[in-house]
Amino acid sequence: MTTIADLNQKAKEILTKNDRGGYTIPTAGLYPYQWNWDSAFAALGFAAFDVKRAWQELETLFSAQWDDGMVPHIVFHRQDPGYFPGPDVWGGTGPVPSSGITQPPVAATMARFIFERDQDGSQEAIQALFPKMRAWHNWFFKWRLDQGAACVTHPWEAGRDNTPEWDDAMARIDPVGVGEYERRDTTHVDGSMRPTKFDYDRYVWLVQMGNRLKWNQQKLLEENPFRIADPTMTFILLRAHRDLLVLGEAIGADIRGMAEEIEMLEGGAASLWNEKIKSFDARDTKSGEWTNCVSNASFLCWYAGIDQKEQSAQLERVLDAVKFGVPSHDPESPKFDGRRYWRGPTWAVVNFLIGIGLEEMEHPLAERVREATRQLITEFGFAEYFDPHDGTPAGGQFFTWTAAVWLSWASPTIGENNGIN
Ligand code: 2M8
Repeated sequence: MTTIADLNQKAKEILTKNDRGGYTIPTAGLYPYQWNWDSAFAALGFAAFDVKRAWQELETLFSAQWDDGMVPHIVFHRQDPGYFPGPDVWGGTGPVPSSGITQPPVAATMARFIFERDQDGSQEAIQALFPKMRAWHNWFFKWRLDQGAACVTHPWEAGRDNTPEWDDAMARIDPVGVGEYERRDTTHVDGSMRPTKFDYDRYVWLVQMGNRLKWNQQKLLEENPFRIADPTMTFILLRAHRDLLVLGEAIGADIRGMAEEIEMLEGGAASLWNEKIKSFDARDTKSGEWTNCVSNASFLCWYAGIDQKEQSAQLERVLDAVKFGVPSHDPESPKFDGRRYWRGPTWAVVNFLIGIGLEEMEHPLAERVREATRQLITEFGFAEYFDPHDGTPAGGQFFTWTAAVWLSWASPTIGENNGIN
């Protein structure tokens, strides 16, 4: 029988095996590069047994920061033919080959958690990272806000690639001239668990457009048909900016303007409330329409310090509808698909964010979310995601962020350093 001690050890091994020297890949084969938010979670996982290595992960990520402050969603440190689209298709213009879009800015929040574990050993790292993280957040303020809510300009930016929230905006895109390309994801994982060709044509078309425009944000603002004010980005940025302010205060940095920026983001978060479906929702800034979806991102409000009674009722409803919540899409919606990526499966990593938000606000559903995550990993391992009805592990295996979530939150022994120091 697998014990908790075995799982703690296994999680540590996954991080160590996915370590490529200064950065960690999400899983071998399927994702052979450094991904932005995966790396921030990896850093927190490393902090359970090696704080220095944790800081190195974030330092490597920020070494790819662009001049305008953007931190790319994939950093291509070393070429790997196993992934498409690679560096040539992207044509990123930063200091290290990279993609041209970003991902949810969880870094400042993970940095604060790591800092709290070891304040003395973390001073230098925070001194170096603070201005870089602030520049990244400022980039969002300059280019990505709509009524104070943060927008995504590519489905991959939210990290929830094929969520039904993007369906209408994707259907409006005619991917003319996208040409022939060879997907690699479906050589690693069964196609039924991945986005469809319809989606991929549009993902690639949007990348080609960005490359053609040399990722010039002003031009993209004018030409890109995909721009959605998104709860993932908005709640995560709001939380991150609050945490960055705390870090700035701790090291005596210049924090002028940050309180006002937080207020602006709070307004943005409030603007994502869809009264018709009584849930936080994504808003398509091109059509002006709500997407009318309850997703796991809707439940990130507590993570951003926002309590909402009607959102609690939604959470209870979706948790009751499945065995292992939180499903990435409403299980009562006709678009729910329990195995297809971000259209239904449960993701330990999003549960972690939802869960800590609920715990901090002493929400009665907090323990249910942590318990479901713990049970999933204990019974089914460190998969990329899980079928919320029966727990079937799906996507990639030996997954970095699932291991990191175990080590820093889901393991029952976290208070005792998991016995793996
Ligand atoms: C998934 O996204 C990548 C593109 O960025 C892909 O499917 O190729 C998403 O789950 C994303 O959130 C995640 O960061 C990435 C690596 O785990 O994989």
